[in-house]
Amino acid sequence: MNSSGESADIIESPRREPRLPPGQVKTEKWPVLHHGAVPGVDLATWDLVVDGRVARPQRWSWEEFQALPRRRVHSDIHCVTRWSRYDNLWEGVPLREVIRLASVEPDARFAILHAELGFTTNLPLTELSQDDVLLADRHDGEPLTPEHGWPLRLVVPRRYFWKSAKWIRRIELVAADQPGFWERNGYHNDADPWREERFSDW
Ligand SMILES: Nc1nc2c(c(=O)[nH]1)N[C@H]1C(S)=C(S)[C@@H](COP(=O)(O)O)O[C@H]1N2
Ligand SMILES: [Mo]
Repeated sequence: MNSSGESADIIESPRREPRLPPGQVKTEKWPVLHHGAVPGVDLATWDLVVDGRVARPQRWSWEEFQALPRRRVHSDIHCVTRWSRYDNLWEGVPLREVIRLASVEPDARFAILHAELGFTTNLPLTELSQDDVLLADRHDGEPLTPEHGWPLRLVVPRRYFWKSAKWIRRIELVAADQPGFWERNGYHNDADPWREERFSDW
């Protein structure tokens, strides 16, 4: 296996009906959206950590991370700002594989995803264990660009795209849920596009 992914299997993210969730508009472009600056990242000092409620905390350098089992995922993007982009081909390491390597403790139910510059988001382990959830370093056959999350981003196809943390560095397993950055700032905790879970009620 190499980073061009020629031999990686393709996982189809399950198609929901209707394909375009309520209130969304299909776009061919790929907008860039985030809070704050695009972080400068040095691959020589970059690492990815899995810790919290795990029996075997993990840490991979960039080189070590590249040696983990790789897959490709074909999925649609649904952004809470109402654009959807179909047919994205992501390549990287399945999130459930890196969690498995850390041996999750029985009381772990959620993960806090930590990115560069303090960004966080939160998801239940049931969602993060789906086989279409990927730690992606390539999109449509090209390395991610810095503004789309290079060197590594999370991709969670069945939730609004703010859950797909760009520039991810740490996966913290926790027993009790904790709202992340956008979740504390008015967005819905669950973010299911087909239920239009855009904003929280409080
Ligand atoms: N680290 C980080 N990741 C982030 C964000 C952010 O502010 N910081 N914004 C989220 C939001 S709100 C969206 S819509 C998507 C946008 O991803 P894109 O710029 O690749 O389209 O990134 C998500 N991931
Ligand atoms: Mo967003």
